[in-house]
Amino acid sequence: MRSVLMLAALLASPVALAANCTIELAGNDQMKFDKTSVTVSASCPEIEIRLTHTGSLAKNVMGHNVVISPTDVWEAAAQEGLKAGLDNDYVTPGDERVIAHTAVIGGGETTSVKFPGNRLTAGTAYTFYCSFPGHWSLMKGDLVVE
Ligand code: CU1
Repeated sequence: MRSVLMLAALLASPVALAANCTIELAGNDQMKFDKTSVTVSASCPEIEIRLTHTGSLAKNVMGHNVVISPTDVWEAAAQEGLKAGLDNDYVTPGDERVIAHTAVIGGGETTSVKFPGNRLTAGTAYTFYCSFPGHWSLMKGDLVVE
């Protein structure tokens, strides 16, 4: 009886039902991500960003990464990240406005990175974007945190 109740409690928990802990995106040679919105759960112990570059152009020409910042500061972080250059994946080292970011990759490559879910706060607006020069006007979307 007790185990049945525990099972019922587990099934009723929204975390057990629908915790998405992966941000999966693909970028292409047309400077586009395949999604404009991704939803994850702040209750995830770890959140993984997985990026695939489905194009064929080299990373110094059409490189893509995924950077996550709060929506109110992402443009400033992206602007400053330009100066950091490709060696730093166009992210200012130690930038507190950057929650997490992948490496810059070129066509045919994949990359991933993990970060603790508690770095995100449910209800706060976040933006994911590619910080490669000139890309973020097209390559960005909403990261919704539940
Ligand atoms: Cu890009």
